[in-house]
Amino acid sequence: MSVRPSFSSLRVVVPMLMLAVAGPVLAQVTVTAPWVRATVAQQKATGAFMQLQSPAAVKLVSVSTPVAGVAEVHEMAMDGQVMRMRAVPALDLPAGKPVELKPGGYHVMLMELKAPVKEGDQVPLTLVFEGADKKRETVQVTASVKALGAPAAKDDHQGHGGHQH
Ligand SMILES: [Cu+2]
Repeated sequence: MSVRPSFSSLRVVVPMLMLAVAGPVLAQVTVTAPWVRATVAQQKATGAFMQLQSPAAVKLVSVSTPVAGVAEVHEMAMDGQVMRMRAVPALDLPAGKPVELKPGGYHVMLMELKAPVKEGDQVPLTLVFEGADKKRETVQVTASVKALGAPAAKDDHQGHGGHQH
C-alpha cells in the first residue's frame, strides 16, 4: 500500500515540467498573413505587409530576404499635402497589441529586387526583434505574393462571387 503516495507525487511533478517547456514559446512574436505585392517588369521595389503581435514589448529592428538587396521598415507620413514614406530605424510592438503593416501605413520596403516577384510566388522573410533586455529573436516567415492593386481584404470579398483565382 506504499505505492499510492508515490503516484500522487508524480502527478504534481508533471504539470510543473510542462510549464517550464511552454515558457519560451510564450515569448515568440506572432506574424500573421504575410504578403508581398507583385511587381511588373523593370520595377525594382515593392512592399511586404503583415500583422505582428508580441506578448512582451519588442522592436522590429531588421528584415532581410533573399529576393531583395535591401529591406527596410518604412512609415507613411504627410509632408505638407503629400504623403511620403521614410525609413524608420525600428518599429515598436507594444506588449499584446497587434501592429498592422499594410498599404498606406507601415510596411517593409523591399528594394534592389533581383527579379520581378510574381503572383503566387513565395518570398521568405527573416524578421529580427529586439526586447527591452536587448535580447534578439529571429522569426522566419514565408510571404505569398499578391497582385498589384489588390488589397487583401477586398480580394477576399471578390472571391465569394464565383470569381476564379
Ligand atoms: Cu516604402
